[in-house]
Amino acid sequence: MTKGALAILVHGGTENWSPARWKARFDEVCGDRRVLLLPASGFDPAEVHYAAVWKPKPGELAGFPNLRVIFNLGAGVDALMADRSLPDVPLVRVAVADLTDRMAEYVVLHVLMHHRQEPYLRESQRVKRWAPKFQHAASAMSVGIMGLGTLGTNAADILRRLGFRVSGWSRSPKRVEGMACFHGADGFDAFLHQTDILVCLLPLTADTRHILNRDVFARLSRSGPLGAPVLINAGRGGLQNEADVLACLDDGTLGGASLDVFETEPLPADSPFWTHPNVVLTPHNAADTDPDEISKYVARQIARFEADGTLENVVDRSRGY
Ligand code: NDP
Ligand code: OXD
Repeated sequence: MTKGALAILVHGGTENWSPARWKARFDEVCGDRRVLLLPASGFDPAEVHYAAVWKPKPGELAGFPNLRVIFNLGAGVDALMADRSLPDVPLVRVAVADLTDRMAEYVVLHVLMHHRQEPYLRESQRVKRWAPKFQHAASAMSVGIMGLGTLGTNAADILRRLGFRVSGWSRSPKRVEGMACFHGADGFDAFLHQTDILVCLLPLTADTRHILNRDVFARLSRSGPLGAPVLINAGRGGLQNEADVLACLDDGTLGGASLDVFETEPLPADSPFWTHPNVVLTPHNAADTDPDEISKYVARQIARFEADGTLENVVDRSRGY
């Protein structure tokens, strides 16, 4: 029997992420399954059983009448959830060590950058100013992680091993050894009050849109070693109210920010974030998806699905993540 085809629909991504690279990788791991790089001609949409996608255009996936599973080629599914015509089949997200480790690198790098006062030290070097500030121990710094899922839990564990005081906030209750866990609306205030560096690794959903706003920043601790709290957002740009972030950086409610994600990407050239002295900016590359790893992950999942009908890391559409 002919195997159902896998269709690849990829828009955007880094230069390491060309559609042709995905096609070559999927061809390698899919054996005799037909792999279609869309847009293409000369195929019947009915032969497509699986779709591997990144930001497909709304409505694109509705064109496959026999689709069985959609594989999102990243961890965040907010772009897909916005497609009202998304076929009602399981939607699988990425949760693999390769991406999780990359995000831990980003989080550790940026927590350390602020903790070790790197922006001040780099500026000192630029102006030849020999004026060290006291460097507190990691144990003096409280890092609060919003989102204790695949990425947040791993980053928390590594930060804890570096000596930081780490806490986390999630939707449902959690128990993680060695860290204070808060959850839901009831736990939010207590979580914020004891947080010096706020790391956001939440998914973008109806509940979390613009959750990073002035009201939240004003509730963060102001008694930490840096004198003012710091925001690190590697979740999604839609999580932050950007006018509030800028105003709070300007009036000192926030002492600094590391931002990897923005409401509009690529970030427009006239955005004040580019030149803000207290912002460390990266172009949505905190944790890239590696085609080598992810194509294997998708092929493994398809093989298992065809053997016993099971899938891992299926998105709960009612929650939006
Ligand atoms: P998970 O689904 O594993 O974890 C999500 C976490 O957020 C869970 O702990 C969940 O709580 C919590 N959460 C969701 N909604 C709420 C809410 N309303 N209130 C409180 N907590 C909430 O996701 P991942 O860790 O894999 O990824 C997180 C996000 O990181 C992705 O959705 C994506 O947007 C972003 N990302 C960014 C990348 C980048 O390069 N910048 C790369 C990869 C991902 P609970 O545990 O109770 O369900
Ligand atoms: C992802 C991302 O969700 O790259 O994986 O942002």
